Amino acid sequence: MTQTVLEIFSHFIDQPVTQVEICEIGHINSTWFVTAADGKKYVLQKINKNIFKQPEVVMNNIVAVTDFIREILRANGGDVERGALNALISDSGEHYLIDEDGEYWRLYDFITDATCYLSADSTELFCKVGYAFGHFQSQLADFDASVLGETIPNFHNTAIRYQTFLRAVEADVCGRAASVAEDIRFVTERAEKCSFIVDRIATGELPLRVTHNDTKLNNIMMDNTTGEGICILDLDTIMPGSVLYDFGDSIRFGASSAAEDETDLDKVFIREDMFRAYTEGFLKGLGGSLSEAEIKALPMGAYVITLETGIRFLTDYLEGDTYFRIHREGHNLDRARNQFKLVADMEAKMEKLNAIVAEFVKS
Ligand code: GN1
Ligand code: MG
Repeated sequence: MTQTVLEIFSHFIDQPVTQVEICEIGHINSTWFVTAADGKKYVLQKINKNIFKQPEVVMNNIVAVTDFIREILRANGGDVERGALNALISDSGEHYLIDEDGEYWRLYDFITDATCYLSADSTELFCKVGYAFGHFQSQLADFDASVLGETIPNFHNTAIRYQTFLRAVEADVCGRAASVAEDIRFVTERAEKCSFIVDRIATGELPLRVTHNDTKLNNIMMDNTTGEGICILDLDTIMPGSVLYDFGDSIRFGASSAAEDETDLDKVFIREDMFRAYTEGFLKGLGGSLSEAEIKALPMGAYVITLETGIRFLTDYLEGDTYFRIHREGHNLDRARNQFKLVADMEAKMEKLNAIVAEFVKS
């Protein structure tokens, strides 16, 4: 693989390579850190074409959004170098390179002097993560959403995710459905919850904004000096959506007491202190731009996105693990059960979560 990495890299940068490291984080694309002889570090990625059927659309979105944010940074005296991802142009003249197998590759400048966290070790940190994701979204408030292509249709349409899940149960291509009957029941008992967000978007109660849609803690770089979020990563799924998607995905990952694939479910629960910290930071970052209906729906947003993620993991388990990269047998089932434990815990704590959010609604 290193040979391929070197070959691809040479189409972007005319420098010998001194180091190649594989990055194991992320369930979709393949990632390497590459250091050139002049000491500069880069992030090379092979886009997963099985999932992103139109990589050009992905890259157009990313370039449009990052150029837009760089303009804001330039105008406000922000960190233009590190404040937005910088996709480099290959010798093909595009922000990607297509190899002889038709695979799409991209190269970003590495964000220096910053850390990518896999778990939020303090409420202070998680509050800053919330601020950064909220601020990112508020920066995009004036971005023309019509230039964005849909990289994965119906990505956070939980009702459609539920229908896809039912079809996977029905088809049962791997003969796994019987062994996970209880997990399947957990989902079907919550069928009507899957429409919570889509119904409110349809009635206009929840507006469409430009959302990131994959706001995991490890999709942000935190500045080593200031401790603040410096750069938002993984812009593959930037599309119009509800603010609940971004809030929800951050909570299910970062406000969980354990890793996304922890199998000891006694260790898996929602941390109310983390939930509060993120809410505070996120709303501050959004600078008062959310409606009361949006703020009040935040806990249900976290709930629905956690349920949706569990449904997606279980669907992939039933379909033979073709979507999310797995590192062990049954990994997607472990992830699904972990998310369902969080869902059950949020059900038990919903009143408390609503009360936390209510503190932030201006009376
Ligand atoms: C995937 O690419 P990564 O690992 O940041 C997935 C997200 C899921 C997440 C679960 C394009 O994110 O939607 O929430 O795994 N991305 C895509 O950890 O499906
Ligand atoms: Mg991703």
